[in-house]
Order: sequence, then C-alpha cells, then structure tokens
Amino acid sequence: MFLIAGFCIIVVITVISIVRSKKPLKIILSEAKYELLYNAVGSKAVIQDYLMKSKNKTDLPLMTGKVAVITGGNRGIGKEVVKMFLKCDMTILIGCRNIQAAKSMIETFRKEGIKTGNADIYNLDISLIESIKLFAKEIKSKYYKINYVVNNAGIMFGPYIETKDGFESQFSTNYLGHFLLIHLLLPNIKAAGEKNDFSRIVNVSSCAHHIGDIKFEDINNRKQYIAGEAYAQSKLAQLLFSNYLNETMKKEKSFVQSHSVHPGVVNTELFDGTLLKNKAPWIPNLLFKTPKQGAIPIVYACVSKELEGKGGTYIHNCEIFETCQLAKSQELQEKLFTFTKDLLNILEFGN
Ligand SMILES: NC(=O)c1ccc[n+]([C@@H]2O[C@H](COP(=O)([O-])OP(=O)(O)OC[C@H]3O[C@@H](n4cnc5c(N)ncnc54)[C@H](OP(=O)(O)O)[C@@H]3O)[C@@H](O)[C@H]2O)c1
Ligand SMILES: *[C@@H]1O[C@H](CO)[C@@H](O)[C@H](O)[C@H]1NC(C)=O
Ligand SMILES: *[C@@H]1O[C@H](CO)[C@@H](O)[C@H](O)[C@H]1NC(C)=O
Ligand SMILES: CC(=O)N[C@H]1CO[C@H](CO)[C@@H](O)[C@@H]1O
Repeated sequence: MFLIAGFCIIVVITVISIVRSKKPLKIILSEAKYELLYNAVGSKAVIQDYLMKSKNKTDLPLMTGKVAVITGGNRGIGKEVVKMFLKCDMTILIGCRNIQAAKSMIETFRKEGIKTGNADIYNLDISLIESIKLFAKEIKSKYYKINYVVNNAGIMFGPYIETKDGFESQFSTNYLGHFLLIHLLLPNIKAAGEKNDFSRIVNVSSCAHHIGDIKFEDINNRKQYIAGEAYAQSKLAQLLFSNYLNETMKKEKSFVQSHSVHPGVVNTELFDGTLLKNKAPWIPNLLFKTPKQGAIPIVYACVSKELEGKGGTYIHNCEIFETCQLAKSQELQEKLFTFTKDLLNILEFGN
C-alpha cells in the first residue's frame, strides 16, 4: 500500500519538477525516463529487501590479524562496515577525505565499548589519481598482506563536474578510482590469499546497474549529461570489472575472489539533494534500510565461509543474486577492461 502510494506521489512530483525546470525537450525526456526507471528499480529493490528480511544476516567471526581496506568509511554504510570489522578484531585501513570525522567515529566506537580491532586512518580522495597513488604507496609500505578491500566510497547524481584529471565525477569516484586502487594493491592482495582462505575484493555496486549501459564513445557523458544515466553506468562498470577480475584471478590461479554487493536501498546522505528526499523524506525514513542493515551484506561478502570459492558473484541481501545480462558479457567486460587500462595508462594490470 505504502509503496504504491509512494510510487505514485514520486511520479507526480517528478513530472512536475522536470517540466518546470525549463530544459530542452530532449533532456527533459531523458531525465524523465531515468527518474521512472530508478523508481521502478528502486521500488522493486525495496520490496526485495522486505521479502528477504530474514536472509539479511551475517556472523561476525573473530578474524584477528586480517587486514581490510575500505574507501570512504567515515559515514553512511561504510561507517557500519568499519564497526563490524572492528568487532571481528581486524585491522582496518580507512581511506577517506575527512580524517577528523573518521577519528571521532573511532573514538565513539571505543566509548561504546568496542575494544577489539585496530583502525588506521589515511587520507584518500578516490576521485584523484595522485591521492590514490599516495594512499596505495603508504599502506603497501606498512602492510605486505591485504586480505580484504571494500570499494565503498561513492557518489550519486549531482551536477556535471569533472575531476582534476578530466573525468566525470561519478565515473571517476565510483569506478575509475577503484580500478586504479585495485591495480596498485593487487600484489598485496594476492600475497594474502591462501588455498582455502581467499582474499576478497568487494565492490559496493547497486541495483541501479540494471539500467546502466557503457557509452564508450562518450564515457564521461560530456555531450549529454543525465545524472542518473552516469550513476547507472558507473555501477554497471564496477560489476563488469568485478566479474572480469574474478575470471582473471581464477585463470592465473591466484587465491583472490571478487564480489559485487547491492547493499539494499539504504537511507543515507547519498540521497541528499534528490527529489525524493526533498519532497517526501518520510518515504526513505519509513521504507529504506538503515545503514547498519545495508552494511550487513557487505560484511557477509567479506567474512562468510559459504562464499569461499564463489567469487564473481553479485550479493543481494546475503544471497547470490542474478545480475543483468550485460554484466555477464565477457566481451563487454574485456572491452571495458582494456578501455580503462588505456584511459589510466596502465601497461600491465596488477604489476
Ligand atoms: N544508499 C543506498 O541506497 C545505496 C544503494 C546502492 C549502492 N550504494 C552504494 O553504497 C556506497 C556507500 O554509499 P552510502 O549510502 O553510504 O553513501 P554516503 O552516506 O553518502 O557515504 C559516501 C561515502 O563515500 C565517501 N566518498 C565520496 N566521494 C569520495 C571521494 N572522492 N574520496 C573518498 N571518499 C569519498 C564519503 O566520504 P566524505 O564524507 O568525504 O564525503 C562517504 O564516506 C556507494 O558506493 C553507493 O553507491 C548505496
Ligand atoms: C571493483 O570495481 C572497481 C572499479 O570500480 C575495480 O577497479 C575493482 O577491481 C573492482 N573489484 C572487484 C573485485 O569488484
Ligand atoms: C571466481 O573464481 C573462483 C576461484 O578463483 C571460482 O571458483 C569461481 O567459480 C569464479 N566465479 C565465476 C562466476 O566464475
Ligand atoms: C530488512 C532487514 O534489514 N532486516 C534485518 C537485517 O538484519 C538486521 C540485523 O540483524 C535486522 O535487525 C533487520 O531486521
């Protein structure tokens, strides 16, 4: 009931705001298309979150000595992931832009009584090549083995902005930066993997990948920027890469597996500035997952024994789930991989 009412309200609000925005008709139509697609995909995901409620759980086993890297991690879903990793007694390397926020977050966890685990905080802006290189160098010099990497930092929608390196910001933050990070950390990730204890790379992707496509001829969406289109592209790109990487690791018999995770539709600041949060904030408050609930499938993807040897999969509410057909296309995976490598001037991936 709530869902249907919510959906109708969103559609009406959307139509009104788009028409009032006085943009060219072509843009209006594309924006309307993506708004409706997001509402459809989002509503379906909210319903799935509800139906799969009982599946959404993870153990927090003791994993003393394991080293995990997380990007972002100072707020939102990432913050809850850090908290659970601490409970598992891991060493967590947090790469974030807001060091102060991360420090006080850890202090708060300690005050709340979480005594286990270690947290090390580093400066990282995942949208900037220089910053990624510095971060990788710093942690590689201190930690020879890295067991888990959670590619969590992400942005959604927002206006067209290009980073200092000349890439559209969602593509750069959600996909490209993490591609480079994994390239740089791969030797250490491989070094940590063992036969029945694989290292794991976990990408926080999204159900939005279902409506994504890769626009090779205009990867930055410079010609026509529709925020929703760019977000979906970045999330599909992550998924393609995750699948590609698992296959590569399998072929070279490295003990590394990769997963993409849809955390659920989660009420975080990611939705700030969206129509939904501006006009009908009661909908996310009522229907969306909490950040803690969103963190559960991510932690599950890292620590679950059930997933050993089952990389290259997409996790939704702690179950292996179907992705869209596009994400499975090996041809597209390969094309995107080569394209991205060239974009970043990487000669040999992971070396
Ligand atoms: N919420 C959902 O419903 C949902 C659904 C599907 C997927 N996801 C994905 O889940 C992930 C986490 O989202 P969230 O909901 O937790 O969002 P959030 O509350 O907005 O948190 C985003 C995090 O990413 C960090 N970040 C953004 N840009 C960065 C940059 N250039 N360098 C370093 N860190 C950066 C932010 O750090 P600052 O504090 O420095 O900004 C923050 O820690 C994202 O990848 C998102 O796409 C979310
Ligand atoms: C996750 O996606 C990034 C690009 O966003 C990619 O570089 C990284 O290797 C991916 N890792 C896995 C295992 O999904
Ligand atoms: C991912 O790799 C692991 C082992 O490296 C393999 O067992 C698994 O089947 C792979 N996943 C897919 C979808 O091929
Ligand atoms: C919808 C949902 O997220 N359900 C459960 C997920 O897991 C947490 C923690 O175990 C529960 O509190 C939620 O009810």
